[in-house]
Amino acid sequence: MKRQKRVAAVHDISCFGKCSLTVVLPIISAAGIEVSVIPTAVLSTHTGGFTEFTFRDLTDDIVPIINHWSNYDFTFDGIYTGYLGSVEQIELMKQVFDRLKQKDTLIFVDPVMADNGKLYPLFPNDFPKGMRSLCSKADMIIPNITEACFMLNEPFKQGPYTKDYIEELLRRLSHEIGPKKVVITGVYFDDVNLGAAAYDADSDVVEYAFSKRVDGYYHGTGDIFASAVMASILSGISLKEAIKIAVDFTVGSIKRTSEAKSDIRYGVNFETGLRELADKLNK
Ligand code: PXL
Repeated sequence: MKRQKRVAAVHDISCFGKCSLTVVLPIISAAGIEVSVIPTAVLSTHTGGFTEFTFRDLTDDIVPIINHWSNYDFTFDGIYTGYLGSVEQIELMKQVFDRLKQKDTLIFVDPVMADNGKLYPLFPNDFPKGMRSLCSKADMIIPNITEACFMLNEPFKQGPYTKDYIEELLRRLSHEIGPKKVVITGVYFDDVNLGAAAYDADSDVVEYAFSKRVDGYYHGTGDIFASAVMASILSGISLKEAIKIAVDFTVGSIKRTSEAKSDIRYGVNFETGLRELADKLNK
C-alpha cells in the first residue's frame, strides 16, 4: 500500500448550503487523501443569497491550532486555502504556510473573494491586494475571471472572451504574482461551452477543458471544481487531465441539480458523482 497523502484544508464551515469545508472534505477524501482542517469561520449559511446569517470569526484559533500541531511531526503533502474571513487571516496564512510546509508540500490557493465582477459580501476593497500577496506564496492558484481581474487591477469584462485575453491573464498571474501553475475558471469563447484554462510556467503551455454550458448560477461550484483539481494533482494526474476531470465532475453535479430543479443556493448534487470521481482518482 502506498503512503497515504495528507492535506491541510483552510476554509470556513458554512453550516447550510454546500461549499467550502462541506465539499472540500468529501471530494479530497474520495481520492483516498486524508484531510485535516483549519476552520476560518463558522457561518449558519454561506453568504450568497441568504440573509441574516451568523458569522463566527475563528482568526484567534488559527495560531493556537498550528502551535499545538507543531508539538507533533504532522506532515502535509498539500495546503489548500479557500474562503478567508479577513485581511488579518490572509496575513496569518503566510505564517501557516511557513510553519506547515516542507520541501514537497504543494501550496494551493483559491483566492475566493468575488464573482461576476463583484466582491462577495463582507469583503473590504483592500482584500484583493491581500489575496494577491498570498497568491505570491503559492505553487498553484485557481481564480475565476473576476478574481483574476481584481488581482491584476484590471476592469472586469463580460465574456465571451478571446484566447489571447485568457492566455494573457494566465501568464500575467503567473509571471507578475509568482505561482508556477494557474487555473482560471469560468472561461468561454462562445455561448455553448464553458470551462477552465490552465497554465504551467515550466512548459509555458496553456491547456483548456470545456463542457456544454448549463444555464444558471449554482453556488459552491468553485469550491467543488478546485477540490477536484487539488485531489487530481495530488493523485499524480497531469494538469491537463486534472482540469478535464474537474470540469466533468462539476458540470455533472450542476446537471443533476438543474434536472432536480433544486434551490440554487443550497449547492449542487456532487455526492452522486463521488463514486465515479473516486474511480478516476484511485487507479
Ligand atoms: O463558495 C465560496 C464561499 C465559501 N464560503 C462562504 C461563502 C462563499 C461564497 O459566497 O459565502 C462563506
